[in-house]
Amino acid sequence: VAVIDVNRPVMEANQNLAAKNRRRFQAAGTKTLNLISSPGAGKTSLLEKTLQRLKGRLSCGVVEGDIQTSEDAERIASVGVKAVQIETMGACHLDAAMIERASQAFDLQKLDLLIIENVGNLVCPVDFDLGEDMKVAVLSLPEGDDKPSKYPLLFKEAGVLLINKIDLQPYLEVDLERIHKVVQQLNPGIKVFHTSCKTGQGLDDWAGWLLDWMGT
Ligand SMILES: Nc1nc2c(ncn2[C@@H]2O[C@H](COP(=O)(O)OP(=O)(O)OP(=O)(O)O)[C@@H](O)[C@H]2O)c(=O)[nH]1
Ligand SMILES: [Mg+2]
Repeated sequence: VAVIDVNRPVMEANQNLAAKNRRRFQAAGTKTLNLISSPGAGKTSLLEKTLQRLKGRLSCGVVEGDIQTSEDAERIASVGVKAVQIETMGACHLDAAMIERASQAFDLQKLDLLIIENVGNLVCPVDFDLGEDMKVAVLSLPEGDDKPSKYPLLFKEAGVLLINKIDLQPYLEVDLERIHKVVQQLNPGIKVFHTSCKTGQGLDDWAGWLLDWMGT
C-alpha cells in the first residue's frame, strides 16, 4: 500500500521560503524574533513594555499575526513602533510566505530588530519556521504548571522563556518549580525570566538581556 504524506510538500515549501527569509534578514543585518504563546498569555503586552525599553537603543519593527482584527498592530503603533498586521483568516499559525510578504513593508537596511508576534497558539506555530533567529516562548502562570510537559516542542525550541503574569502567583496554585524543572530537562540552554506587565517585574532584566543578545 502506498501511503502519501500530504504534509511533506507543504513543510518543504515552507522550509525553503524560511531559508530565503533568513538569508534576506541576515544580508540586511536585521535580527528577528518569533514570539509564541497560547492566546492571551501577554505577547502584545510584553512587546509594548519591551519596545518602550528599547526606544533610542534599537530600530525595531513588528509583524503581528492574528486570525482577525488589527487591534494588536494598533497597540504597537501607539507606542511609536511601525507594525504590520497579518490577518490569517482562520489559519492558526504564521508561515514563511506570510512573513516574506509582510516584511516587504519595512526597509530592512534600517531595521535592527524585527519581532514577529505569532497567532496565539501553543502548538501549530512551532512547526512553521519563519526564518527567525530565535523563538521566544511566553507562558503565563494561569495556564498551569503542566503546559511544558504537555506541549513540549515550543519549550524545546525556544531560546528564551518569559514566565508572565508572575504578579498573579499569590492567587494561583501553580508550581513554579515544576515549570523550571521540566523546561530545564527539555532545554538545558534556555534562558528564563519571570515577568509581569502589571508590576514591571523582570522587564528591565529581559530587555537588558535582549540588548546583549543583539550585541549592543
Ligand atoms: N495580571 C497580569 N495581566 C497581564 C499581564 N500581561 C498581560 N496581561 C493581561 O492579559 C490579557 C491578554 O494580554 P495580551 O498582551 O493581549 O495577550 P496576547 O498573548 O498578545 O494575546 P493574543 O494576541 O490574543 O494571543 C490582557 O488583559 C492583559 O492586560 C501580566 O503580566 N499580569
Ligand atoms: Mg497579542
